[in-house]
Amino acid sequence: MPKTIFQKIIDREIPAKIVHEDEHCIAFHDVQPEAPVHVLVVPKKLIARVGEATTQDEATLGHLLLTAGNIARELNLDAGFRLVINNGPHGGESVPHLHVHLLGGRQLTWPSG
Ligand code: DGP
Repeated sequence: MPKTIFQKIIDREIPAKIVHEDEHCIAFHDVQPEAPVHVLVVPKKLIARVGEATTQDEATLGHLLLTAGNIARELNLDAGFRLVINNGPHGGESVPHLHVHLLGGRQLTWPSG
């Protein structure tokens, strides 16, 4: 199976503005930001989408959320932020490598489109 674009970022084959990396995940600025802060938090383990995660991924999924919260604090998103996971065609997923969008820095509206 060909590498996903996010795997290429993890492997340093293509550049990204990385804001965090640890044993289990990497986080970098989205190339098409939808808000002043738009960071993607990506597990190093290839899980295609949350709908295909298993109980074996429980710790990884929790780690992604805790990391996103830590990054939000580091980026001073004190007024609030939003975490989004798109899943499958109707969810708007375009990269088949699980990622949490961290959006902030402006008033976000709800419901999303
Ligand atoms: P989604 O639609 O939920 O699968 O989100 C994929 C996001 O990935 C989208 O907001 C744009 C971003 N993206 C796609 N290719 C690249 C890339 O090469 N670098 C970076 N930093 N972000 C990318």
